[in-house]
Amino acid sequence: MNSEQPGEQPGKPIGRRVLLGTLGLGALGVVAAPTLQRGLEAFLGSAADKDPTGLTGLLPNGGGFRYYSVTSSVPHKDAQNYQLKIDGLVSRPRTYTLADLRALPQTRLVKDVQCVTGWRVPDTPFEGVRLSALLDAAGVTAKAGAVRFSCFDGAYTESLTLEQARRPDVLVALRMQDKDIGHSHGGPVRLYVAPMYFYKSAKWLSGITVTEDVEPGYWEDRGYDVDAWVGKSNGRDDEPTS
Ligand SMILES: Nc1nc2c(c(=O)[nH]1)N[C@H]1C(S)=C(S)[C@@H](COP(=O)(O)O)O[C@H]1N2
Ligand SMILES: [Mo]
Repeated sequence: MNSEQPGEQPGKPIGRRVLLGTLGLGALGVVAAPTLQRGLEAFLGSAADKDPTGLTGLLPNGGGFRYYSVTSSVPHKDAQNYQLKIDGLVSRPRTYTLADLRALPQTRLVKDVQCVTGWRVPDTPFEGVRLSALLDAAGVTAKAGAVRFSCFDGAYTESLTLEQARRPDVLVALRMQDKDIGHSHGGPVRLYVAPMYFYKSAKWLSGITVTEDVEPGYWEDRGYDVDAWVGKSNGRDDEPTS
């Protein structure tokens, strides 16, 4: 089930193969050898950023990451219009701007990133606000047992148990690779769940809803494990990341 491609059924969000097609690179995307594929994905990442200099896209700076989205396009958000809403089973629901999040204490972690499809990127810095701090500020009520995450791509969701969400290595990340997170990596704000497969690290984060029970996320509805510990789930034996 480790495809991360929902296929081309009508009514389903598009998969990566279709995304490549929409960019006019379909054939290349499908047949490219792994090394070429890496270059292509670095290019796609920077193309999605619409880099105005047109220069960085030519540099081999993709850093090993693949660009993933389950939708064909995602609105761009920045300090002017980004909002993160925390609601559900909390006594103090709140909407944060990017400036609000930047004003809170920041935590920087440097760990490997592991995708469930097999690729791994070593020693990647992530920096942001501990999710536990936002939950404490919101005042989680007694009935609460889990957290659901939503995204402004309008399709992707994720979830954690409250215990997992309160781990110190789970961040609402504003920076990745020591830069503000660009659009293609889920900026301006993505979730970062260090000990779990990278599908937990929801890009374009827009909502944190405290719930009673875990509601399986986008890929979990399509077969991935809900408890996504690196090396102890999804039938894989990767080295743990955190
Ligand atoms: N909103 C959203 N978040 C997402 C995904 C996605 O398709 N949409 N893909 C997930 C998967 S499977 C991976 S491996 C990583 C990829 O992050 P990257 O595009 O920054 O490399 O994002 C995760 N978060
Ligand atoms: Mo992934």
